[in-house]
Amino acid sequence: MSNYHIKHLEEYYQVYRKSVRNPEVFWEEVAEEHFLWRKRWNNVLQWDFSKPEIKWFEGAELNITENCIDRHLNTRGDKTAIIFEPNNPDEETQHISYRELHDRVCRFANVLKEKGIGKGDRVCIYLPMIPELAISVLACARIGAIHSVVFAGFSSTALATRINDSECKMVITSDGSYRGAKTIDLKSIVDEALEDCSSIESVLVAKRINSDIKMKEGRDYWLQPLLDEAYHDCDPEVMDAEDPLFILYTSGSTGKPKGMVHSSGGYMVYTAYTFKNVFQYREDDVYWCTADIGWITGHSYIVYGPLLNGATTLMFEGVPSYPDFGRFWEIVDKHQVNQFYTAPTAIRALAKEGMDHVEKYDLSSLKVLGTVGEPINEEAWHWYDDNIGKKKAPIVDTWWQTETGGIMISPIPFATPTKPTYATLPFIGIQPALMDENGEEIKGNQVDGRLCIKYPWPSMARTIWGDHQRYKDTYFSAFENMYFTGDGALRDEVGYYRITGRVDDVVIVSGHNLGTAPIEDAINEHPAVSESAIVGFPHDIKGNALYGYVILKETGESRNHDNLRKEINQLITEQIGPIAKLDKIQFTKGLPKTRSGKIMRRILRKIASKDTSNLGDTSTLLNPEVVQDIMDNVL
Ligand code: 6R9
Repeated sequence: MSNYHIKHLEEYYQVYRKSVRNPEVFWEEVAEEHFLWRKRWNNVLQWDFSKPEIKWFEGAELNITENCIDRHLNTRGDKTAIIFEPNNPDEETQHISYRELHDRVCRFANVLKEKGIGKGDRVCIYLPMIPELAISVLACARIGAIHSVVFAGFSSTALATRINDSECKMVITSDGSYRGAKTIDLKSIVDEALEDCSSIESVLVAKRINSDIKMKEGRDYWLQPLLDEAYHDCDPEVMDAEDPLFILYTSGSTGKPKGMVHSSGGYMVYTAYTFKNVFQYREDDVYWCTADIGWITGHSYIVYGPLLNGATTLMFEGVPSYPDFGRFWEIVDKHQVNQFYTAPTAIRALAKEGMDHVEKYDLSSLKVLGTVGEPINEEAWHWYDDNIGKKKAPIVDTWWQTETGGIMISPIPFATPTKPTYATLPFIGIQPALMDENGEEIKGNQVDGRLCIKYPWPSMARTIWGDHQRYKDTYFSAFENMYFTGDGALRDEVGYYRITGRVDDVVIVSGHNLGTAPIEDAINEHPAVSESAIVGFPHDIKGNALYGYVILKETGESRNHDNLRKEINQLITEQIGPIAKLDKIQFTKGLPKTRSGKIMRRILRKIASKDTSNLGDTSTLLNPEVVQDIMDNVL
């Protein structure tokens, strides 16, 4: 189909116009031509943003793994589906062909069934970046179980909260994980979490670090012996297009994480189509996304999008700094990677280490470079363009979210001229709008506002697990008949979008979304703390770092402040994970509040950023005097 692989800007505009003039006809064509459906849909789209209710390909039946694997067996059975590059460069790389992937997914799926997992059951996956992670995701999808992958850097408390929220029946984990020179005892984190999780019936444990771990009789099972015994074929469960495929948690502005629920049919169509166009993948290419499968980027663009296209997708277990800062480039060279997709925070960290690590390697295979997760600053963009892509590989700055399932705003390489720091144009079928504070759409160019989407797209999340009202309140209530993203954006003179950052209480640290509320909840549990407020401030490498303003109780005031800081960060590590630790903690007597008692984070953000020239109107504050005091003591 001609509109499947867009090749120049004119074609983009043509296809884009068609896709928004009649989205249903457009997506129906894409769905018809490129996938295996067990049954055709009755309706392409039914939607009502006021409820909100969104249904794509209603009545259709499919199994996404049949599209990711079985469909390719005849033509690509021996092609490598997954390249696994271990943490330690001395350990052997694994190449898993489509045929082997089929076998391993089927066996795993049969193990799940044998342990009592069936369609609709929730399975929590808490694994490092090893092949079992991708395989267990696909095994769940094979039998219609809903996977809920929890990033293996989260603490036991965070894991327990997520397991309980969706009442998972099983956890899949490993004895431990490697991260650079460190090993992490994942299984003991799971054991701790499970003290508070009554829904879990069994735990499957993959062996990775060969550590001596405790296995609970009747609950915990080593994975390998079960796989060895399992039958190597497993019929895919036939799913309705709207049946949930997975839950993935993201932070919000309250303490409770939001379990975003994604569909089977629409998610498949959109992730496949975006992958093909945004990365311009060709049959023999090797594609590498450095994200962790614990995040949406890994779900859509390590596992599903690439496999739906019969691509070779690389999974890297380690970190960019191990054994040295050349590791990414060593891997690009070793596997002759063609498309490379990473985060601005990684680019900044590597740029800082200088060119020695880059120059050792042959990067000439690279055709397309991608970035995702947070706004990319101009300096990092140019470093990436000059030194990694050598100005020959276009940079796709892809804006999207856990909630959107797939890439929403991005250049199409070789078609859309790029512009540093701009995500550029809406992807095919995406209708963005910028809104002002009064709820009016801001038309025209050279404007900025709150970024909304006016019309459904196939991979949008359908609800928040167990809390549809929250889904409505968070995304569909700020502006009538619009999906509100939580981001601000500007549109330049030619209609290119630049994402300016979050306009809510979420801070993006090293590409990870962190809600400030759960961090504040964790701090407030400290016996010496009475109240706290967290904001982000600019950081050279992480993009943003966290700044905490903490009010101590009387009993805490005499304590050593540095010890208190350590204790607070320890609490955060236990409750959420080390990624949420604060860089700076300022003890203060008060926090600026509105008359209705809301903390004025806008002011705190400016002070933490040392940008106090224009604090805006502070006269509406209940306690304007604290502002000066906080400014005088800023860290
Ligand atoms: C895919 C992913 C979503 C938030 C999003 C925005 C920020 C993502 C971006 C970007 C500027 C980009 N974000 N990509 N900001 N430019 N190219 O990251 O999902 O983890 O849910 O984060 O990340 O603020 O709202 P998720």
